[in-house]
Amino acid sequence: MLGTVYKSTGSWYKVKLDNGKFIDCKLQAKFRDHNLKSTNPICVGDIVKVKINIDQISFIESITDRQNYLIRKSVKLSKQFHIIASNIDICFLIITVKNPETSTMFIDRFLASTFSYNIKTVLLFNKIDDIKDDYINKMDELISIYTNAGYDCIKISGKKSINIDKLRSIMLNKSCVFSGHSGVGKSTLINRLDSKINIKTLPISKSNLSGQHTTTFSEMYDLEFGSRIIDTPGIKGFGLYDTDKYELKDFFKEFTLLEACKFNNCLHQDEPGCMVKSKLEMGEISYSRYNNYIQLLTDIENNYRI
Ligand SMILES: Nc1nc2c(ncn2[C@@H]2O[C@H](COP(=O)(O)OP(=O)(O)OP(=O)(O)O)[C@@H](O)[C@H]2O)c(=O)[nH]1
Ligand SMILES: [Mg+2]
Ligand SMILES: [Zn+2]
Repeated sequence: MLGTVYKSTGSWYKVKLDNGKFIDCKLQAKFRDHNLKSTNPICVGDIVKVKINIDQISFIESITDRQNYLIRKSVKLSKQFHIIASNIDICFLIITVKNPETSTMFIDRFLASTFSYNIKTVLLFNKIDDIKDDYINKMDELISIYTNAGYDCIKISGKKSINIDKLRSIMLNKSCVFSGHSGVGKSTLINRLDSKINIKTLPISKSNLSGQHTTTFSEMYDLEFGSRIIDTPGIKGFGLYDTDKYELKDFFKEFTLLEACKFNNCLHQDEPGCMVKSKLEMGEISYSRYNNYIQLLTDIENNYRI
């Protein structure tokens, strides 16, 4: 019988069968994944074929081709990748400018990855109830950068229920995922979206002003207004999957929307007739995005793992 993976702990998988029932399964010993260098062969969102054994352990036999997936590697760690979620209609990146702070490099790596895998991504600026003055300016600056780059940005507060209805309307009838640093309020937001859900949340650590990695496994929830959301553990860094230096420029959304540069292998560094450089000088492409692109490009050229 077919079903969808709602939770994975690495050894056990919680699957919602097509008849609506939940079942705990293990992975069949001879299971083969898709040859990705990933640490997990099955992730939340996967559609799998299950062999049901009444009164015994049921097994996942095979996986249906993924429509898309969110994959990352921990920036500092080896060559291993982790698939966060699959079969996603919309990915929401939750950003806070303070407690914890989200950097533009983190955002740009994340967006490069989701753009390359063709996953629509919306930026949610959370905890707007908790910021003033300089932090508001900082948030507005980020919103202007990412709106210019072609991304929808919404200011929200999970705690004070600001713009929650707007968020619900975007999520309606879709499979969604929340991602972002630990402590940005992913689980709080899900609790707010559906009052029947009560995911554990914890305050930001006072000593380092970052989250406490409260959510430890990804899990999907059916929301009563008609949407599915995957809550994910907070991530510190976002490493890009096997990226070639000539591919990177195609992962920056606004670069791909311009007229072609003079040279078709233009890396937007100092080549003549470069449209990205000319739009940068005209103020239509932000320095923040461009500088992060150049930084990533340099890292690839120096053979650093990005
Ligand atoms: N002021 C304010 N605090 C919030 C808001 N949303 C969440 N928080 C607080 O931020 C802290 C972390 O929230 P969580 O929902 O646990 O964060 P998370 O992103 O799920 O974190 P991990 O599970 O560790 O990845 C909690 O103390 C929340 O009450 C908000 O909109 N405003
Ligand atoms: Mg959480
Ligand atoms: Zn160029």
